[in-house]
Amino acid sequence: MGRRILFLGPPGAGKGTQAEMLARALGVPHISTGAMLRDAIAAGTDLGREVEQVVSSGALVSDDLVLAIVEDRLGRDDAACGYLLDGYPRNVAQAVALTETMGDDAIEVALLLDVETDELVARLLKRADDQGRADDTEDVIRHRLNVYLNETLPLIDHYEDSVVRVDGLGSIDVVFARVVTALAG
Ligand code: B4P
Repeated sequence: MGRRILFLGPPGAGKGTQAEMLARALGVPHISTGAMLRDAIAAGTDLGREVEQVVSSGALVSDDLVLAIVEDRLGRDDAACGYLLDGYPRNVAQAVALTETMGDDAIEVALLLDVETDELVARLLKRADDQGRADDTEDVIRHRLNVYLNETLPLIDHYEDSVVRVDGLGSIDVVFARVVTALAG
């Protein structure tokens, strides 16, 4: 079994950005529930139609739906040699479900990207200009930050000894160098 890494952090912390680079470097699949949900919405599948409103509001999609897509993805051959989870688990119930599916050592390291709130909002508003994501308006961003505080932050205690904090402020390459150092330590 290869590396089993989880990226934790608030919206805009750089999880997706760093996870993509790290997955390439390690040769493991980058599994992003946010990206899978956005792909389903763009493709107009039944799942996409079901989750579209929820994702644009900044709330979390139901645990059952997300678990189903993650189980399916983790069951593919390429995930047998490790994986990098980005955006899942998003709450404690999802973490418990992941352990039931993949076992006690489902997560070997939880990398927590630390970035202050003003910088998060600035990054996401910039992405709104660049990419026009439906959930990158200022109100929805604030709501997503609250959802993070209430639902996702408890995962730091849940994963306790596996959590490694990484300073997420700085250029993408500088943060990536910190991620690589943190994993080596
Ligand atoms: P996600 O796709 O996970 O979105 P996110 O939290 O905003 O993080 P993302 O990875 O996109 O942004 P990043 O920090 O890399 O979730 C979206 C929605 O999907 C959720 O609100 C929810 O509705 C649903 N969902 C997803 N997973 C779910 C789950 N498990 N359960 C239930 N619902 C779920 O980057 C942000 C921006 O910052 C980018 O533009 C990037 O270019 C920029 N950036 C990154 N690093 C930077 C740096 N160092 N300096 C400057 N800018 C940087």
